[in-house]
Amino acid sequence: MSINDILSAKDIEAALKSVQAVGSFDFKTFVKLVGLSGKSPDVIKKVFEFLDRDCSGFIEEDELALFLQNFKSDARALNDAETKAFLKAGDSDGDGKIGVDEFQALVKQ
Ligand SMILES: [Ca+2]
Repeated sequence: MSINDILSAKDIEAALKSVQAVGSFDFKTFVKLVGLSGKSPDVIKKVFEFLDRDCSGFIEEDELALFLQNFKSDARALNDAETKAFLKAGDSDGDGKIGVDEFQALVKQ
């Protein structure tokens, strides 16, 4: 199973296109375009598991930087400022990583 079984290829393409320019990444816009914001908590949890590459139960900063590559392997990495902003938006308990509950809240924001 891959993220392509959950989200439509057309939506993924549109979402990735919107963040092509370095510095243009905005999580809220991206999840709307990619069709994730309307999904059920179960589906969002599955996507979280793809993002948590080392299966630690959290999305750490290095995994956040590679966020776009979960949708397409040749997508760009996020730059430092984008990664930090992403972490800041999602990390509500301030532990420096994003847990599944924080991710659910961030997607639904
Ligand atoms: Ca992890």
